[in-house]
Amino acid sequence: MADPGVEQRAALLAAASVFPLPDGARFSYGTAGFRAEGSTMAPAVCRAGIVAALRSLKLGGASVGLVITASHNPVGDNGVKIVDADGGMMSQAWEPFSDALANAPSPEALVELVLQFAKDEGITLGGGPSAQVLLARDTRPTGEYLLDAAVKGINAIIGATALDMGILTTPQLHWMVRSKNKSLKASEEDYFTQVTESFRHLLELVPDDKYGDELNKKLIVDGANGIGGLKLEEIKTKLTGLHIHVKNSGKEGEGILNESCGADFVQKEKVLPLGFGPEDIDVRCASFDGDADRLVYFRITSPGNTTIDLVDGDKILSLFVLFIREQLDAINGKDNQENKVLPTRFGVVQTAYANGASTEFLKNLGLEVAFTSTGVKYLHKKALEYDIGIYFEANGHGTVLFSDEFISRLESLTTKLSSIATGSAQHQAALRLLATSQLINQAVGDALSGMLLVEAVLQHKRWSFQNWCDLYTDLPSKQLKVKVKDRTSIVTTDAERRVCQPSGLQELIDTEVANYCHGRCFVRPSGTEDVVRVYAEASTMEACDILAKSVAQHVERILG
Ligand code: 16G
Ligand code: MG
Repeated sequence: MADPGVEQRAALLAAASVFPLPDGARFSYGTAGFRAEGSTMAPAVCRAGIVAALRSLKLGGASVGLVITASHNPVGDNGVKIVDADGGMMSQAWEPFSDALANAPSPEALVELVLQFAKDEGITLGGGPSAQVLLARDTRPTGEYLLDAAVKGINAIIGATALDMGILTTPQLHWMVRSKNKSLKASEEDYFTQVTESFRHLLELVPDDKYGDELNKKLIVDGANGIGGLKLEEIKTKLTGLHIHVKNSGKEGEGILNESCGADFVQKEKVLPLGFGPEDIDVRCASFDGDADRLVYFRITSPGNTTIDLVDGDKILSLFVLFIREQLDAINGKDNQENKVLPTRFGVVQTAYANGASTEFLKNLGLEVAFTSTGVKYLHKKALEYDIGIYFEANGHGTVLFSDEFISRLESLTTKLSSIATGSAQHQAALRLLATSQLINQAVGDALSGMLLVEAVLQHKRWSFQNWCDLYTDLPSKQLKVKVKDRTSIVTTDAERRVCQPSGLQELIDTEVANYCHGRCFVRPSGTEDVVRVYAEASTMEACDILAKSVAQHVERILG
């Protein structure tokens, strides 16, 4: 029999030789995977396939995921990220190796890196447990070609299997990986069933004893001409209690992926997306990004005006917080601080980009608000520390996490209440929390299931879009980007809210901020682009503009 070491070397050499790294190419795993112009991505994707297979081996053969998408970025871009066995982002401890592998200058160097890493990590190559990688891609034209590169990378690890799950939203793949490793139903059909059934269940639990107007059931969704729109078209007829019209649905000929549409465009530009117009005035609208892991809402107010009323991730989070708090209060009794039936550590996680008005709103509710650096991997990790942890970025990426231990306590309580107090307010509230944990994606932020939770909560509260907007008024904000020689020379602390290097810059920012009422400003190196970002907030738009501009000038002058 051939020496497994020799066979393994040969397989790696062969795969790496198919997709050599072009001279001068440099990849960085960044905040959420490798990303570049789609046609240049094959070497990085193939190598990510190798990393994913190794990761599965490391985890004793548990399934891991690999998703090919460049999210909200232009259609010509593409990207790849690895989903860990728990359905979350790949462990950060593996990022340096992923970077090194993606940039290995030759097939031989790549083989040496893999062998050394396997040795360091105690991974048995060439005959240990079998590895499994679930693959998905979005609708980008380079997706199929890159899928092939990923499969070749996965197959270069002997004993690894690549399972193509098809064209999916990013959160669907995260969900599948998590479900599979928990031995739960994990097909796309199962995802749709879980989402539609738990949504139906939440609507059945809407109290009928409240006065107020019936909520408008009409919802228009901007699908960013991506995969989220297509999936929503597939399931919308199964969503009773809601009339969904999908625009920019991703169907042939409707428009270009993410071009002047989608959650990123709507949130950043604060204007209506392509395909929307006067006919949509005053209707509740939602917007997904290109791989459907971001969600924002908006409303068009007047025909001649392209600006919109925006409901961003912070306000979605606030709505969820109110709903969950209401259920917890119903279960525990509002005033009974001791001997709670269901003691719950309930926490909220935001980033520096969260609008100051939202943070104040949450703190005024008496909630614990934690801050992390930008990027889902940081927020998600923090939210896992709570029984119920909610995180959202202002850009619309977020979810509500329920700990396993909390869910089992909630299940026992529900069983108990169903025999002694069936139909009571307490029982209904417990059932609502359980249905919420089923509906909202436990692996990652998910525009589709997040949107259904928003809809269920609005119906529950009998709230109009205006009621939701009125929760608090966003402080005007402004974002700028500055091109500098080396963005990594900016080092931040305090969840990116303060700069510690270069010295003196934070003092300059503080001096500028002190000139404005409700002024707040921070700078941070982007994790996805070669720029430094500047964010400013103040009580007027004019003040924001000036504050952002003057801080950007300091950055330019110091880092040039
Ligand atoms: C990525 C992150 C997003 C973050 C953004 C920041 C994930 C899945 N996505 O898109 O959460 O807000 O990067 O980009 O983590 P920046 O570092 O370029 O500002
Ligand atoms: Mg996305």
